[in-house]
Amino acid sequence: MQINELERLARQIRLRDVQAVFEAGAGHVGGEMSVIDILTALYFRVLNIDPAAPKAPGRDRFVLSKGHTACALYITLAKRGFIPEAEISTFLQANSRLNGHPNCNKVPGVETNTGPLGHGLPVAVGMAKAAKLSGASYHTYVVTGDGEMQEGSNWEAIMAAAQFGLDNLTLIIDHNRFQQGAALSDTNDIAPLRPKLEAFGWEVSEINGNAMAEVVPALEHRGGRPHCIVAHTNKGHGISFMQDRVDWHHKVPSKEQYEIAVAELSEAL
Ligand SMILES: Cc1ncc(C[n+]2csc(CCOP(=O)(O)OP(=O)(O)O)c2C)c(N)n1
Ligand SMILES: [Mg+2]
Repeated sequence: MQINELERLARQIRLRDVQAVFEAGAGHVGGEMSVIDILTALYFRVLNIDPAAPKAPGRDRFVLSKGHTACALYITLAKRGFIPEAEISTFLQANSRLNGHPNCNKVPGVETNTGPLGHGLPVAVGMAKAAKLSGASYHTYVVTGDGEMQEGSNWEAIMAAAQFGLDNLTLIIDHNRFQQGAALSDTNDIAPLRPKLEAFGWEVSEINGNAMAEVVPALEHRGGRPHCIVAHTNKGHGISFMQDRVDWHHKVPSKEQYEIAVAELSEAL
């Protein structure tokens, strides 16, 4: 897909996401809006995957470590053909496969269970190391939240990836400057991220993670070391009253707010 088609699709995914959160009465809409451009670029341009063969051994691996934004992943998987689009309306309902955090035993296309922050990157390092050991050519991508990068397990994984020479691993940090209930800068301020990753032996790119023309080339980049993309994003991106407002981590829009959000997102379609 071309950049303008990806941009349009990302807006459609945002719209479906805010609808799903409104209908379910729960979700993590702020962190979903920030990560949707990255998910769209991965699934519709970058990842070597086949919805008809979700377990094909040679497929690229993608881990959504910030598993609380599962709804955005489900919608992306549905648009890509891994699950029926109609199933999105079951999000968070009793007996639905679409739980609040992604489950790889239920949902085709989900590589590993996530939700407890700080685990996706260590698992992704294992996937990339496994490719090296077996001679497989797949690439592994993992998205973490910026608040999530406060978890010490991530930094162990970052050291291991450099030691193993995992040039087949890309970490994207969704740097939306907010975590749950507070700004990163008011809690454990781990910014700036670039010098830390570089000191740990990684190659680092810094981009606007809500600008498709910057997201795609960064994801397609290949170098000789593990690659980290520090993706500067906006929590609540695309919806004026949500953007950069800490309470929209997991607040649910009222009917009036929902209508404003739908109008704003539809305008750009
Ligand atoms: C180990 C762990 N501790 C706490 C939580 C609860 N929790 C869910 S989301 C979140 C904030 C995450 O912030 P960030 O990583 O910046 O994600 P984003 O801003 O992209 O939503 C927290 C603390 C969790 N899921 N796992
Ligand atoms: Mg964050």
